[in-house]
Amino acid sequence: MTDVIEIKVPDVGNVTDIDVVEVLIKPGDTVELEQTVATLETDKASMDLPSSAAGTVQQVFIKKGDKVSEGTLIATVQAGAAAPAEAKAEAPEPKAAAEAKPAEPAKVEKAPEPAPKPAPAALPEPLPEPGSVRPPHASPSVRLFARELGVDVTRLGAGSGRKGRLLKEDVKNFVKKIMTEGVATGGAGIPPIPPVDFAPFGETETVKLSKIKRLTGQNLSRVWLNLPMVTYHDEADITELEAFRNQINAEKKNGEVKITGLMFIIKALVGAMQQFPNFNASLSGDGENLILKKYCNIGIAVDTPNGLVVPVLRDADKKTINQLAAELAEKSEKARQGKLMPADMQGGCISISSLGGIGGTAFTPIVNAPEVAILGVTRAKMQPVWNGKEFVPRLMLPLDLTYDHRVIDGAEGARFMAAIKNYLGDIRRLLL
Ligand code: CAO
Repeated sequence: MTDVIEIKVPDVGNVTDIDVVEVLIKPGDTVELEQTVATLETDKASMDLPSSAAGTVQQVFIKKGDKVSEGTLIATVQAGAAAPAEAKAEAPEPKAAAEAKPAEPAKVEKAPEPAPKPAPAALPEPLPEPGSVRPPHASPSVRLFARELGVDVTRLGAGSGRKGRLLKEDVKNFVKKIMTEGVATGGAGIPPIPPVDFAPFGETETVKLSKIKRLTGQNLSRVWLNLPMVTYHDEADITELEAFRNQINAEKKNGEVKITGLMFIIKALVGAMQQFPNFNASLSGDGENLILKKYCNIGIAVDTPNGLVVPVLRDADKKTINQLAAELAEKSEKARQGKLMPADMQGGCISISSLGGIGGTAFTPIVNAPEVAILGVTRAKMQPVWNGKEFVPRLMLPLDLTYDHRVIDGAEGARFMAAIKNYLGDIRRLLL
């Protein structure tokens, strides 16, 4: 037998004509005991109306905008009625159904006991669907307050009110935390790493970070949290290129700047950017448009005693390899002496981070936003490569392309890398 129970507005003091601001159930829904079925609001407070029964909602008698008073019929619930198949499957703990009495002819009855007073306290929320985010319990006025401040209440977790209810104070504290911790929490509400007292483990020394390191750290954290980045790895065969480079360097007179492989990588990158203009672009601030650049400035990450800086080689498409080599030698020297001007580091379209002079087989560089990609380079090494008949020794250069996945698709990234490899494999192609 199943009982049909009426859910009514309980004793709310002497207040009448209370506004219904939200109705959270509809016929066919499964409700649990004390689950919020509606939110009421007077000019002084808002209150959540709890269900006085567990079961399936038969009828709902109120709607948003109605006015109710003590005793107003809100809904009827068929106690213990079988939940629809879908709802049953989704309910992580079908407790109400398990506790239900066996079915019997429906009859309308009064609620078994007076409904609890709707104190402004948190009541158990409906169980979330597996994998879903449990909506925080908050009154409409707190939700409105959060909305006005642009705060997504699902990011706040449990509140400090009774039974985890979110209070205005929780919203204010959340905003305050983000404002004071800024990039340290990524502005995403990520809790900071707690400080640790290392003294019990041994002697330590505290050294102040250089200004460059601090600024770079902030920038990298910002990019890490804002950009969905993918890094794609490949290798370019630079055997012939290296032979050509050695020949050119051997012809150079004393005092002339030698050419490293990086200069050819810059040129290959420029060629690929001309072929794939989406790589020479930035997303607009609102994320709605792609700003395509008609100039081609390449940033080069330079390691200095004070930290990482990225001088920019302007109009790399219009400069010869010798000019690029001379300019990079001058700028990296200035960088290491801390003499770069802000203008030397502005206007980059894409960056290269080359660790090839040090070593490595692969790494995942971080995009220098608002650029949309960065090319990482590690140490070239001789490898046996199968040419279809035999293994032959080839000089292979590892390349790592990190891109902003909002702008670049995986296939486009792979084609861009293939273009770079193609140019490095036969540099004459850049003349075409
Ligand atoms: N494979 C093999 N050898 C390489 C190589 C590679 N990929 N890249 C450079 N080399 C060799 C060079 O040919 C040179 O050899 P020689 O001394 O025999 O001529 C030597 O390594 C040193 O090169 P270099 O590093 O001085 O010159 P470069 O043009 O390759 O790089 C610069 C210039 C400024 C990029 C580099 O000095 C530098 O600062 N690199 C560090 C960048 C960095 O810190 N990146 C990490 C940032 S985090 O994302």
